[in-house]
Amino acid sequence: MFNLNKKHDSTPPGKEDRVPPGQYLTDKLPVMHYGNVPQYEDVAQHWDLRVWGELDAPMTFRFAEFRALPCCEVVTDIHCVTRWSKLDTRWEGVRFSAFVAALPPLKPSARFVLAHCEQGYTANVPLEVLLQPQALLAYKYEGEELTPEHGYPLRLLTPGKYFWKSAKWLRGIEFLSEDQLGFWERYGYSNHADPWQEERYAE
Ligand SMILES: Nc1nc2c(c(=O)[nH]1)N[C@H]1C(S)=C(S)[C@@H](COP(=O)(O)O)O[C@H]1N2
Ligand SMILES: [Mo]
Repeated sequence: MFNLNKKHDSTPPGKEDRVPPGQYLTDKLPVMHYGNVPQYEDVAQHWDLRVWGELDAPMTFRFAEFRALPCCEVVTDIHCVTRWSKLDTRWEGVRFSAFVAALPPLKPSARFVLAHCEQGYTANVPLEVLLQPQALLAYKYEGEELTPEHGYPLRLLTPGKYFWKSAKWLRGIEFLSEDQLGFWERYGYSNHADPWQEERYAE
């Protein structure tokens, strides 16, 4: 994927048990992605979020419609597979479970989610993971609107997984009955991607 050719910060006392094996802590939020940073001139005109697949009817949110959904804050630790971790990152957005509540009913067959992003990036996550309270459709980081590099206007925040499953520049949510591998998962990264089990690569 990438290599941050950087000196490893030392872990502050008491935080060791929050750093998964093989990870080191960083203070900054590194920018990490494949491809270019999308630039939106006017999100009201040029951005929407499409929802389709295993639900009663597809649905599309314009920017203002999405922002009218109930907002909440999540504080979470993030772990990139390139080995940097950052503790206590603070995000605001729409809880994924609240988002699902605003949709036409999901079919009982809906068990997986494929996040679709600008430029064809995808990330797959089991629905049950995204129904956890820490799963967010995030538009603010540390109290500020997301910057273009970090996913403006909307990114996914997937709890308990390596950070590649937190897809930036989100444009679509597809509900699936069968799992479908995302971008890095197809490249040989682990589908389960639990940092505590060091599930970096597919077996
Ligand atoms: N659309 C998109 N989302 C993406 C990526 C990407 O390449 N494209 N990279 C992932 C990876 S590997 C990481 S570590 C995080 C980095 O998020 P950040 O740049 O906000 O720190 O975004 C994830 N989401
Ligand atoms: Mo990453």
